[in-house]
Amino acid sequence: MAPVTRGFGGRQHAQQPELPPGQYLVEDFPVLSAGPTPHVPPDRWELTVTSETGEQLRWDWDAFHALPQEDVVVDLHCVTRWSKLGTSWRGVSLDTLLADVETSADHVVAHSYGGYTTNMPLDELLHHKAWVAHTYDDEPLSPEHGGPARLLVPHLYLWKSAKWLTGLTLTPVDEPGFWETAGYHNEGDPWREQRYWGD
Ligand SMILES: Nc1nc2c(c(=O)[nH]1)N[C@H]1C(S)=C(S)[C@@H](COP(=O)(O)O)O[C@H]1N2
Ligand SMILES: [Mo]
Repeated sequence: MAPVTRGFGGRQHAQQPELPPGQYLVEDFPVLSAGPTPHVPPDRWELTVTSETGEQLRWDWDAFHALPQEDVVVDLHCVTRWSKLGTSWRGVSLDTLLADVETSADHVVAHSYGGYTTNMPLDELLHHKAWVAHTYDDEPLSPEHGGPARLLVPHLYLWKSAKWLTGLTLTPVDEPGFWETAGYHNEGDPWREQRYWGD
């Protein structure tokens, strides 16, 4: 009798080394938004980085595209337990965006069109771990997935990847964002399964 192969093609992928604990694989790309989808025309889009002293860098769509662009392939892990492996993006590294920022602040709050916020240590955005992405799978990023541009911080749960990004604020004191004040974990590392406050 042939041995039974378990977990192949099903949802039990606990053995798969690329999946953090408690996650299952999806092939589609679910949309998770806490409110309505803002529609921001690229010619009205802007991105600002504001330091703790109020000093501000600002890019419009053309200036943002004039920055060095990077293609990245990354795995996404949502706190609602789906993971999508090998997603392709194009955007600007946070190392590039923050290169000329003078700061002694250790924390960042990302601000989105529509009011969503999320926080993280500045160090989590540096060292080629985070991007502001405008292209997904060789197509302009769709509004429901955060277009014109979203933050992409794939090593943290996906709620940290703010869609419709418009601002990054550097702060000396950590300021929990939308989901972090609603009970999600402040750090959100999928490999340590930091889903909820107290995990
Ligand atoms: N501005 C904004 N960004 C957001 C959200 C949101 O509601 N608003 N949802 C977050 C959550 S909880 C998740 S899981 C991901 C979902 O991204 P997706 O819709 O592209 O899958 O976006 C994150 N970024
Ligand atoms: Mo989420």
